[in-house]
Amino acid sequence: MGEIKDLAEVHNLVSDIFHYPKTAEEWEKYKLSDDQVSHFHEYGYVSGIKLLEEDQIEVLRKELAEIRDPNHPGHHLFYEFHSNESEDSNSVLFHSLGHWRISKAFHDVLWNPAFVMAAHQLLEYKPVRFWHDQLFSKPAKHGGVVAWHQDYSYWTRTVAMQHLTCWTGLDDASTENGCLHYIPKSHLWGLLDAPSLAGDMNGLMAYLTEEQKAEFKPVPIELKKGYGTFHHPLMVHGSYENKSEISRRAFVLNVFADGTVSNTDDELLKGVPPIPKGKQMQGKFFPLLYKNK
Ligand SMILES: O=C(O)CCC(=O)C(=O)O
Repeated sequence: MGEIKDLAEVHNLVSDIFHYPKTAEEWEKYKLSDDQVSHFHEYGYVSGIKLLEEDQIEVLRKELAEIRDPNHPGHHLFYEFHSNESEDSNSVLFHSLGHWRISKAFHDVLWNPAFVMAAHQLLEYKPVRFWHDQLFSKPAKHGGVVAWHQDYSYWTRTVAMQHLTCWTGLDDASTENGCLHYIPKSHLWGLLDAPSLAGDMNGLMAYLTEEQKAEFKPVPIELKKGYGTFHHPLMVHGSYENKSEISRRAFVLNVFADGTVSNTDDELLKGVPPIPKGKQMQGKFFPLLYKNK
């Protein structure tokens, strides 16, 4: 592989793995039902959304294997790269941010029509702007945990809170291989302190009231590969170890409604020029993914 282009320069599809709809009729088939949207608002999440076909999963898996190599020529474009972020020396959790700049397939999933349409609906029909991507990969047998947390507790450098997360599996995810778990309705608990993401699974417990502890009833989100789950920025979620024979690879897309502003003069993501406090999040690194038609 030679010199690599920074795909953040391109704000449309660069490969042929997705077809971008041209008509309102074509968009229609990607819409969530009213019941799915209501479920999201009531419980803080909606799961079981088909986002990828088999051939798209195969391309993403192949590109994931390539970009995991620290010698990949695009490596310097990652915002974060942790071959193993786990704080438990017996476990492995691969976690990265910024691969949309390096891999054509992980670039193009941002514009996946099934993703952007659902995000638009869940963000109260506002235009959808990209924040950042993440990869969470747990190997078979010794995959590490992702501790209970709320995404927005790591994102207060951007305001207002009008963010959304979409998690998609590249393997079937089950309780055996460390699928995501939610605490339904915890999006109504307000903002809690942020624990160490790949440290003690129960680090968050120190910040909960007795009432919240009593309501702490994790629900496993078991999903076939290619299916996704969307959650609210205050949803308490986490995932247990993978001791099974099957890996658990997944990618995450984080977006916010257009109009979100920077809350700091510091760098927002590593290597990204700062956006002054109070100024809109926009530009090369924060493309608009869907605007109202
Ligand atoms: O993949 C996981 O287990 C954790 C994902 C996560 O924390 C997220 O989607 O925000």
